[in-house]
Amino acid sequence: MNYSLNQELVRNEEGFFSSIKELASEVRKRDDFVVIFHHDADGSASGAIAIKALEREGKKVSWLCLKQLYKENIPQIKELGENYLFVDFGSGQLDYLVEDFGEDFFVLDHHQPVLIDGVMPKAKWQVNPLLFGINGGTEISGSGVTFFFALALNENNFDLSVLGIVGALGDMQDSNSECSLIGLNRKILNIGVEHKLIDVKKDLRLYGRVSRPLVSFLTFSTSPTLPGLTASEDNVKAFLTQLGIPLKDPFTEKWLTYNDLPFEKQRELTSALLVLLLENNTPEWKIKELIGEVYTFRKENSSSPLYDGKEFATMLNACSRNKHSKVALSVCMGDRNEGYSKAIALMDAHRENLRRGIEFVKQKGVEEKKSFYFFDAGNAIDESIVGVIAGMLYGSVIQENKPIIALAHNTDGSIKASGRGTSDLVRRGLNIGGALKEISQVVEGVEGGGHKIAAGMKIPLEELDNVLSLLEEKFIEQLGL
Ligand SMILES: [Mn+2]
Repeated sequence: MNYSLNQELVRNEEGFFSSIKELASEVRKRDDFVVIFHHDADGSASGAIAIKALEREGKKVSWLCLKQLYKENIPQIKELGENYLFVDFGSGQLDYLVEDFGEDFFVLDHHQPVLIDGVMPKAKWQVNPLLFGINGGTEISGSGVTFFFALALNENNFDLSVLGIVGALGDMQDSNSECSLIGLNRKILNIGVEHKLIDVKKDLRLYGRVSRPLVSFLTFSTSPTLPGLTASEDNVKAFLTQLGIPLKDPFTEKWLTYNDLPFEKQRELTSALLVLLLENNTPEWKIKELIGEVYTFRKENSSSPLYDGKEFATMLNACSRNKHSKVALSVCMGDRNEGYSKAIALMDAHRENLRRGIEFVKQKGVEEKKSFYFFDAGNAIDESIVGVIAGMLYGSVIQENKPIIALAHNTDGSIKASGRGTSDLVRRGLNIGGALKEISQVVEGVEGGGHKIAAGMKIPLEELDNVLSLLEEKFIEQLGL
């Protein structure tokens, strides 16, 4: 196939599925596989699907999880086995994969393929929805492609649909106006529903419905942020008490979750949240984020985070963020003992770090500059979460009128700056990633970039003041202040 730049492809689902079949029948002929997968939630789920499907065919399988697939990783990959299956990445690295492996490697991916002089390098065994006019950003993830591959290997692999959904949610493929999974993800969902593995319903979509005690459920809510409640535990307690919602079960003393509440109380809480958002003039599209489809897995314990698709994905991300991709994989592979406890512990630690970080910022206070809010956490907050914390301050500690820049000091003396904005600011012209990229091009030693709404950069200490004043200028320009 000749895939080139800006190509408008006619949607061809049939072609997509028949190329998966071809790839599967080639895989069937071989043995001794190395599955190489990306380290995020979608990647881990993809890896687990591939490993399980191959093992079920009686193949010998080893695996390697990577944060990014570089050319330097290839010797290590070659040592592990004879046949190579890349999942949730590979298309973007075709140039050096072809260079090293010739035709002899397999790719199941949904990212943009690399183009050399506008043309994609020829890869014999690559399946990517983008090559068939299917949107790989919104309607199928790496796990989804890998799931259809597993199904092509053996139709009894339908149980892996659960992981296909987890991966899609990990890649936030349900963030459309309906807040639901669409396209080929819907197909996967239907397979899971048919086999009584997955349930779908409309409900409050806030993260932690199933596993978080009510207080932290609301305190840590970020999509959307709840004015006055997010990052403010005392307000949350008062809010719930006012609604007559108990925080604990009176008999067992167990902290209650949203899922534990009787239906009427769930209703009351949902409408109280809607009223809160309306009273605070939250834009309608943002209010819509509050309610949407939720996906639960029947085979999981109903009080486990793995019961809810989004929480499952978040758990995997918490593992990989802490460099425990092995734990993430074992949970995907079905470990509900040691690996699972470790994953729970990582997630609890993450939440505790967020809670402490928020407390720290509240005590220290946030500075207000002309075009952004600012705090320097020193080494009190880890650089991997300082941006998340900055984003959580909207609606309680800071207003939504400016972006926020947060600093954390690395042990090597450099500084990590994380910027966060709101979708509303992006609509008004904010592009944090763009600003950081431009600054990194003019200031020596600065590396940075990212998305419009969230981005990060590394700054040498001696350039800090310079960078901050450049940021001031850029944001004034972008927001027309
Ligand atoms: Mn992915």
